[in-house]
Amino acid sequence: MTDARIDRARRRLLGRAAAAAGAVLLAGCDRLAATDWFPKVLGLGEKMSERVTKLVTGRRAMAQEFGPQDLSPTFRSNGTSMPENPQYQAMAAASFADYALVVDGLVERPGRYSLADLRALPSRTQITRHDCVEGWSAIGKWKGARLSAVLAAAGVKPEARYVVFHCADPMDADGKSPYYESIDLDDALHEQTILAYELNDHALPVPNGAPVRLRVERQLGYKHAKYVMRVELVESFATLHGGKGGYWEDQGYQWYAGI
Ligand SMILES: Nc1nc2c(c(=O)[nH]1)N[C@H]1C(S)=C(S)[C@@H](COP(=O)(O)O)O[C@H]1N2
Ligand SMILES: [Mo]
Repeated sequence: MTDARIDRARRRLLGRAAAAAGAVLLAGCDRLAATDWFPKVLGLGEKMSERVTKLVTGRRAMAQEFGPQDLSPTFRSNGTSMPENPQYQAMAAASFADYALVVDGLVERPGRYSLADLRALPSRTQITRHDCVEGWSAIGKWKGARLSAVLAAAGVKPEARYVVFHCADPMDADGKSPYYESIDLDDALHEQTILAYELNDHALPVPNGAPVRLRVERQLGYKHAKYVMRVELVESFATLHGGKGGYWEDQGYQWYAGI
């Protein structure tokens, strides 16, 4: 991705946050001018896009959902389309019969969940629009286990603050730097946050992250980790990989990519 594209995407996001903040301003200019966050809205920076989004829309706000008539004819693949990982490829060759999602870190009951286990958990189906910072969008129908159900089964310890998704695809030649992502518990427990195992009524295809990928619908494409092998609850992601909470974040993308 080029810097210019990232900048364009970022400006779009900030524009939306500013427009939303503008709507609030119309509702109560004087009162808001007196509050302490108001001056920061005028100097919108990366941090503010998170704070403004949450202030204006609230943690429960839903991403837009669509109807079957809106589905994109095909849902393209971006980034990795087949992890260069022999263990992953062996699992894929066996139709993921041996797949087990590891859930560990700051949980009461660390465990492993087969695809059947995940399918037995409360699920959600949703038709949503995926927005990639590289300048494309697609509408797809996703079905998956609610992440809130996975976390309830595992029992989140009070000190846990983030959910980290460790993926099967190495992003460098020596295989040491896998794709990874993280979200906070607000997003993890959100109604539309699922570990998807189906796209458009079929088992999730390999190019789209088989057997399980994250859908975190209020955020941009790169947050939607594909090929999820392990879900780890942490207090801080500072000690993981580059310390910024995600593969692209470690290259300078913003951690909170909310829209
Ligand atoms: N593991 C992994 N997850 C990933 C990526 C990747 O390369 N590897 N690419 C990200 C980006 S930038 C986007 S836009 C979406 C693409 O999802 P898709 O391949 O289903 O279109 O996955 C995201 N999750
Ligand atoms: Mo993307």
